[in-house]
Amino acid sequence: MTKTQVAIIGGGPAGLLLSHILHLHGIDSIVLERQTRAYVLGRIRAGVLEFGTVQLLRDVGLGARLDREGLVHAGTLMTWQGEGSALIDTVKYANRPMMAYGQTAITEDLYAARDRDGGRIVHEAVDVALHGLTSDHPFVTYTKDGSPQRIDCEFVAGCDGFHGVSRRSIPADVLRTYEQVYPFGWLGIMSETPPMKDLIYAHHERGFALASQRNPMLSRYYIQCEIETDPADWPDERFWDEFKARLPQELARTVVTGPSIEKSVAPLRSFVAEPMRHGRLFLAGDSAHIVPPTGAKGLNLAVSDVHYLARALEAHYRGGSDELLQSYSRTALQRVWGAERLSWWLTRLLHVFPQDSAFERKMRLNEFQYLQRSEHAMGSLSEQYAGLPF
Ligand code: RFL
Ligand code: PHB
Repeated sequence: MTKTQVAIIGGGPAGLLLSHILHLHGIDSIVLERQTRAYVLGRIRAGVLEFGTVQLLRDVGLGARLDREGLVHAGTLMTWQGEGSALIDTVKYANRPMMAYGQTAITEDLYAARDRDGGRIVHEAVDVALHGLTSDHPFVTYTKDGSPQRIDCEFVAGCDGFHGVSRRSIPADVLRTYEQVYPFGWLGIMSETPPMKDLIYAHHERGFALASQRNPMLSRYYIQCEIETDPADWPDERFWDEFKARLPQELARTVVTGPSIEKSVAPLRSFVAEPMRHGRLFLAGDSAHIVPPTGAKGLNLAVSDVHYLARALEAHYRGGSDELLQSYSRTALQRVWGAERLSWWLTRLLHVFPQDSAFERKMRLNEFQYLQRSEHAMGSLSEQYAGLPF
């Protein structure tokens, strides 16, 4: 039998960051991760960080590589077929730049910090189950290398993503869920080519396209695709042709193409589970909520959840009050719903919805033109895109 103060389920960015911050406050934790470390590090996902996320990572000692390698930019350029462009300018309207820095790099930085500080992370922990969550003595069981294990703890942090076990451990009559699934996905590629100058969200009758960046020789591109798309049907040539066809010509000409090093399809979903707490279980990150990637908010929300949760646990262990633990779910959800609304709204604005009527297409175009013309409209979008304060 092993003991710890906080058992953390899931070793993605949320779980690793929580264990790192708890360690800075002298609070012990164990991370249980279902996959191998190589698998976790091989997952290519988020790339755009809010200023608040960057600040937090710096504050907890994870800023060195990020400040060396991260690409700072003033926002994201939106282009619209035949209608020109509009810049979501987070510096002008919110005084906060964005940073392109891959989730893979953040995860590497977190592993390096946990290794250095002697953090306990169990990989390939299978059949994780949570027990006694509404008692004062919760515990977690799992199997490692075929043998059953048990960890006794004081709190459980559910950081195990959308398909994890933590949210499912909350009784159905306690949990409320809200969900919207979109009728398309994103086909993404990574290529070792210099990125385009700007981050670009492109609307076109052929579908949405996105140009993003990781470092001066690594770019990330996405195109809206049908949900059943098989990446094998998309040789690089076909991808580049389709991607460029969705951009204004003068920008398409600047795309530097090359062989892809990764290609995959992601579904788009909005999802929120309430409350984010049940007894001594606290959910954080994708285990509690999913946003479609159009606003680049998922990882940023995982970081803000962890910030609120770490702060609440720190107050508890310092012998202070449990007020922050009591209000955790409410505080985190306030920010979550804001990001849900932005991500849903941007997804609706920029994609082609197969069922839309001609009227709805006109409304979408007019919405874009309004953003081009109105400082108020663009100011509102930019403030939300930059990320509301923690
Ligand atoms: P993760 O990263 O899914 O990690 C959960 C971990 O839990 C493990 N696990 C279990 N462990 C033990 N027992 C079980 N039963 C378990 N079940 C699962 C998993 O193996 C995994 O290691 O969740 P976390 O930590 O909450 O982090 C969330 C982010 O990964 C996610 O929100 C972002 O990647 C979303 N996202 C983006 N977010 C941004 O902020 N900016 C972006 O630019 C951005 N771009 C994206 C994205 C997500 C994408 N995809 C593929 C969904 C772009 C894409 C294409
Ligand atoms: C990415 O770089 O992977 C990325 C950028 C912006 C988004 C989503 C993903 O909205």
